[in-house]
Amino acid sequence: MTEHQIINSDECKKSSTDCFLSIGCNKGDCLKNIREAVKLLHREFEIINLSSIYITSPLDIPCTNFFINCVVEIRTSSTPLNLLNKIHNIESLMGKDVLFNHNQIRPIDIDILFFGNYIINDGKLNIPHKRLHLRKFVLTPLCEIAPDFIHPVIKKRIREILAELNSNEFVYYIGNLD
Ligand code: PH2
Ligand code: MG
Ligand code: MG
Repeated sequence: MTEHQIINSDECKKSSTDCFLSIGCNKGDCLKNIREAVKLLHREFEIINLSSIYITSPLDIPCTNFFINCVVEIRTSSTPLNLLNKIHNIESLMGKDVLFNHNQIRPIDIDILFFGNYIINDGKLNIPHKRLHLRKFVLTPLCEIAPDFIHPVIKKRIREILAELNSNEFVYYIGNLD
């Protein structure tokens, strides 16, 4: 796979791809919800790596609840669209209104950060995630498990993007999920 391929999401059907997902929660028992989300992801995908858990201040969102965030690396032979559908199923199962819950308090939010090195912008899917490089609550856990992963659009390592980010977000390490 070339590093800067721009493709239609249905075209990557071959073999398996390592993907990074961001998981967030700011409603209910967040640790329990994140555990449940990881369990449900594990039913569908091979889990390659899981970051520590962080408590984080809400960013770009009109609510005061703090979040619990982490990042997980999975391996899948799904297409990006299938992956998105599977993620939506898990979110729905966990009580999120997938269509109308944008930027509200939510029991779970699972976002695709990277799908290998693919660059996909086909309306429904924007990969890499459009704002991940601006979010300390994403970059901090991501940097734990993939510091040298190169953002296929920005073309910098995660550790460099994090080091250069000027953010006053509160991102506080709590520990492992278990
Ligand atoms: N998710 C958002 C917007 N803002 N802030 C934090 N700290 N954590 C999140 O997961 C988060 C957010 C949109 O999904
Ligand atoms: Mg989100
Ligand atoms: Mg989302």
